[in-house]
Amino acid sequence: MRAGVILLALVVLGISVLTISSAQNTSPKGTTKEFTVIAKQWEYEPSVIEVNQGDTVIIRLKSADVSHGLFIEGYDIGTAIITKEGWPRERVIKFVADKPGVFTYRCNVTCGPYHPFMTGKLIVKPNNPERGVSLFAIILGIAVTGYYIARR
Ligand SMILES: [Cu+2]
Repeated sequence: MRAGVILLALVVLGISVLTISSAQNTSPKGTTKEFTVIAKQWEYEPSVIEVNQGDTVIIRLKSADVSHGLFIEGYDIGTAIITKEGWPRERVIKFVADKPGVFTYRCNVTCGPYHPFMTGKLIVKPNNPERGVSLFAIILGIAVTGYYIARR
């Protein structure tokens, strides 16, 4: 009987530990997410970029027509493609998406009448839900174990 209770407690603790470690594996310190963004009058392709908080984001900016830029508000990072002879056809920005939320990226090189409307969205999903799940597993594991030890 007592052996059964201890075994049950160990199983619950084991499940808790597995839940914690698997939650950490899905978002260790973030992975690297790479995107090629094509700028053209007056939009971006893709116009939505989605990453997880902690990811390293690499954006390769190219232009399909005239000079364009890409500036991410909130992260205050950007670059531009200037379509002149001898200038690079591709520019790269790299940063760690450490702030969760929805951030607008916009063109920062005047590129025609609809330039002010040339925007896209960077979505940085928070890691907190996973941490919440593992915390819940720890508390549940301790509570169940404590309950059975107290009843012994
Ligand atoms: Cu523009």
